[in-house]
Amino acid sequence: MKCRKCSSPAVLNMRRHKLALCEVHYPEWFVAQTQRAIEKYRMFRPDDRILVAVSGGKDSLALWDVLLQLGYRADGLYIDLGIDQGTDDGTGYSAASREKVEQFAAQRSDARFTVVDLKAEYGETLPEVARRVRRGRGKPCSVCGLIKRHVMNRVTRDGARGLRGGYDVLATGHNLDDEVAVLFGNVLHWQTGYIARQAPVLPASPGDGDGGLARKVKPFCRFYERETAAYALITSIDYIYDECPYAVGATSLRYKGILNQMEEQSPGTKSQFYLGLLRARKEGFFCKQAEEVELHPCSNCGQPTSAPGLCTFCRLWRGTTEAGG
Ligand code: Q46
Ligand code: ZN
Ligand code: ZN
Repeated sequence: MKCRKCSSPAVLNMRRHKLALCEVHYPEWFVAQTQRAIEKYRMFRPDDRILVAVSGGKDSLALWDVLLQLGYRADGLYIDLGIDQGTDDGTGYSAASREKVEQFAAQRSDARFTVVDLKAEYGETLPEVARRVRRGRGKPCSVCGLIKRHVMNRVTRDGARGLRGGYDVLATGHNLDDEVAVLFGNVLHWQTGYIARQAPVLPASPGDGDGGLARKVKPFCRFYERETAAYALITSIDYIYDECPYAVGATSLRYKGILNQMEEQSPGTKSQFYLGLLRARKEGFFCKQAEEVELHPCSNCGQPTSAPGLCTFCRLWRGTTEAGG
């Protein structure tokens, strides 16, 4: 297989685009496609301030790399969950992934980032909170998702140590495989509210600022996982290969396996499934949800919550420590 642009050996063949590219032209294409997605979905403007949620994995580090290359003002946020197992050398998943983020930033003069250390700021690591609360029994992923959403929203709105204040938008490295696995699960269970809200851009709501949810974007939502991995490998981004130890047996991984089998038999399936969702939305298939949940600011942290009084995040820490703002 030869590169369409220069006839050198191709490193990747993207069957759905009928496009094979070499190690020079593939990264160029990848960066240009990201910029196209940013413009197509009006994710942010050139002078917006962007916070990138980085986990130390290939997708989020590749996203940060591409945004910096494109000249965006993109800072990183790493959340240290204190997960102390999950690597062969015994370092622990959190320490190992944090190191990748620190290395990445050290190699680039324009990469500023902050670390929110759960134990230091809230008194417990993720495994500790998960053991203590009913919601975390079995698997800590639901508690983890709740914590990450809260912290990401807080730092996007208010900034954090080492950063310059609030941000216009939060960017995450979700790729097409991630999005399609979520969609598949939501369709299987007909979670219509979730399906209606799954999009490359989630606008800020309500009323931005205090008590609001930050704007969220997914610039990689049209890339297959193998494409983000190829970009990271070709451009020598050093990322953590280990999965979080709690990801083992996750339903989303099972769905990814099933979707990959379908893709194998019929290339383009995953992309069609996701783009079909976006088209359906554009055509007005999802009318506004009849009953919109009313949100109030949490009495402790000010973030939006549907319950009166404390939000679910602040309730997690009740009794252990004063939940930080
Ligand atoms: S980090 Fe957190 Fe994931 Fe680990 S504990 Fe589960 S949700 S698997 S993206
Ligand atoms: Zn080429
Ligand atoms: Zn709260």
